[in-house]
Amino acid sequence: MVDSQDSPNHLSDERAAVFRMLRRRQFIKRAAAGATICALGGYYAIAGHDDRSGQRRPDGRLRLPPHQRVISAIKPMGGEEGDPDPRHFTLKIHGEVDNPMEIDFKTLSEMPATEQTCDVHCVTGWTLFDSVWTGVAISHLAKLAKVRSRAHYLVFEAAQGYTTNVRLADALQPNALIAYKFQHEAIPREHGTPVRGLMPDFYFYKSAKWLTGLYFTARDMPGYWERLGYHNHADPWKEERYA
Ligand SMILES: Nc1nc2c(c(=O)[nH]1)N[C@H]1C(S)=C(S)[C@@H](COP(=O)(O)O)O[C@H]1N2
Ligand SMILES: [Mo]
Repeated sequence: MVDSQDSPNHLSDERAAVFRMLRRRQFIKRAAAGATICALGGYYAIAGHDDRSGQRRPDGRLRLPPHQRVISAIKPMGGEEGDPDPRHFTLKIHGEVDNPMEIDFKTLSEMPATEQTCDVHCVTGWTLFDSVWTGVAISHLAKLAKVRSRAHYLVFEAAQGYTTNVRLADALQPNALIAYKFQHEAIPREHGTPVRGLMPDFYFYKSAKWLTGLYFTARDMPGYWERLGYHNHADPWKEERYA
């Protein structure tokens, strides 16, 4: 299952980015010890001068999570692509549900949609503010599929065996979507067309591209990157990057 994900390019690109991040962190630590960057105020210095960085979210947390820097356009981070044709798309909803379902693209796009502007945060250190996503709330699909009370986790299943796991309570938040549009257009191929998961309040590896299934489960099942050492929960404000 993991093998097809293990192509040298995919792993080396992602790992290279992680190493760059770690080197940057080391540099900042050293610089801070030398009191050069200190004066500029902690991570604001690396965040650049985006005015939104210091804003507060409705929940009181700073808009820019610690040690993230703002970029101006989403970056393709790789992965093994799935079939981009919406006519071939089905979303399988299974596991701890009383009403298992297979939903095609047309059905999904006719469901009540959420359009939201939100921020996304990559574990390698970039944050994109104010990206616009359209999709169906996972909570809506969970209701349709009659998720059982014993389900406590959700595994997003994607092309070529990619998986990522989240707590059900996190997946039922109103901003957790099954998304089919990015910036008002079909999601670009490298960003997961036709459909991807979107968990905006968690590092972006929780947002599975080229989505194929939602698997509800009583027991947690660490996903692809989680098994390779990325943090199981991935809260950017707690800097849950690596386990
Ligand atoms: N199917 C699939 N989804 C995936 C991945 C992947 O390799 N395969 N990579 C994850 C990681 S590590 C990140 S950082 C984000 C990157 O999304 P982007 O390429 O749209 O920026 O997608 C996540 N979703
Ligand atoms: Mo990533």
